[in-house]
Amino acid sequence: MSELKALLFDVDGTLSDTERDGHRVAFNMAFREKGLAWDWDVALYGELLAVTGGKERIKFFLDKYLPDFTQPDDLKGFLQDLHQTKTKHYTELLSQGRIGLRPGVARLIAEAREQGLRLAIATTTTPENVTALLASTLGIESIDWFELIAAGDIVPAKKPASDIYDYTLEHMKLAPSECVALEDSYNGIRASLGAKLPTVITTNAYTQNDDFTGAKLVVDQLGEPDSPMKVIAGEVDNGYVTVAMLRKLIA
Ligand code: XBP
Ligand code: MG
Repeated sequence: MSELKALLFDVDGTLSDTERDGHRVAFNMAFREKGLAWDWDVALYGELLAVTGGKERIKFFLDKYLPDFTQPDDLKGFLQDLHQTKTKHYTELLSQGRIGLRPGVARLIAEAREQGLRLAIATTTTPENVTALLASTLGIESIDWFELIAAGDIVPAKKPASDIYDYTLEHMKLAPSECVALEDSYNGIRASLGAKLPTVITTNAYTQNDDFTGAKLVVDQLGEPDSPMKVIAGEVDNGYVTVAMLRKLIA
């Protein structure tokens, strides 16, 4: 039997519903700022989410949807510059308090801290996006609650590769069986299961039809005492995810 020691959180879609009204909007603002007549609507963005990482997503968009666009000689530099502009707009949106945490996230993090669990972030997004989200939702001090913020380009391959979780486990000297990963998407669970991590999924509008085979629990949100979650797969005896429930799931 394994003892639960740490919670490893994905960010986009898990801590917060950032994609539709955050990242997507920021990409479009960056396109406008750079004089590019591109606009990613909600449906198209859902298709583009197949590829993780902002720079990688723009490249995928060019290859698949704009085959006639003459790609600049310095494509890497072009993507980097455009993506930096997107990050600037995204962090500005966050600082305006436009994006909150999903139900149950603050409660579960508080409970985990009270019970002495270790916390980490494992995400494909850019590090400054993570700190901006934590600061604008839980307060600047919350950045230090996370022993490790593993994010962005620090590993060779982004999710669905397991690299970011392998990196996190190695850095924290933890066995996968001592952790629970919290994810929201197909690419996310491919990464967490690839690292042999017990995984709990909270679905969202973009991911509700994804295949979550192998998850310990699939719910529509972490839930709160006064607004229970909907259980999609798995067996639990409470209307909201607690540390005790996670301990049981991995036992
Ligand atoms: C989600 C992603 C990210 C963001 C964009 O990451 O796929 O690519 O949409 O972030 P996760 P950047 O669910 O692992 O948090 O533009 O900063 O790359
Ligand atoms: Mg995610």
